[in-house]
Amino acid sequence: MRIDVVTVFPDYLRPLELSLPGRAREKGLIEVEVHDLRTWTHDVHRTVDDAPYGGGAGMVMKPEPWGEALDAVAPDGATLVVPTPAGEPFHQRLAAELATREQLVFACGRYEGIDARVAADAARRLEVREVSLGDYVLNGGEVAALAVIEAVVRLLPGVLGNAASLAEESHGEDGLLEYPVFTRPVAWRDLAVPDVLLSGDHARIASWRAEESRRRTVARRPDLLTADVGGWRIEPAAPA
Ligand code: 6GU
Repeated sequence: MRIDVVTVFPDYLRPLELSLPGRAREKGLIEVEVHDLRTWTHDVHRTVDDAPYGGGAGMVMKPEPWGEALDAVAPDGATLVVPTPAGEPFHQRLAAELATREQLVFACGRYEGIDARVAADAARRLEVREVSLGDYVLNGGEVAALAVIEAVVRLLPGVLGNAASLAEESHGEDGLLEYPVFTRPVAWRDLAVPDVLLSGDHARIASWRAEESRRRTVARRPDLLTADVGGWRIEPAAPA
């Protein structure tokens, strides 16, 4: 997979050199390039923003640098990901879908967003996905792009050491939150590891974990029990 990120703050993407994406790069599983949007400005001030038509607070990113940038870095058929709080919710199913793409290009906006014609123009030759991480506001798309890239890259074959860990985690195949986990020592401060986990009875352990997953999901994310996530969940929700 090839990943390009266009931003006015290339340094914000430095974490891509570390940890999981960094190791995937070293293994040759992904190719990543970060581009400074100002490369595609032509005035001495390297202007990327302007006042919004119709008035209102803040500044809007101008279409021309973005158009030139995307012409330069996104070949026809690539997938353009635009992080924005006005996007479709990003979730594990979308991460899995993006993990099938050959090339992802991230357009990280700042200020009050990017002139809407940029996405409209790009959609004529690219798959465009405007995505939101959740119902809160970040200053720009960079942190969201990092999150999306990490969620996608860890799904690529050969990136994770242990593929089995993908199956059981929160938001995995059953659409429930993960059960609580424990390791040694068996007693720590005044807290013990649940006996069932020491029993060696794999069937009992599996049903305890399933029950804990459901209990957690009911308490923290009841929306997941009824959510239509487009077939991501395999079994229908049982009543709590
Ligand atoms: Cl994807 N971008 C920005 N700027 N803010 C957000 C977000 C994205 N998701 C939640 N808040």
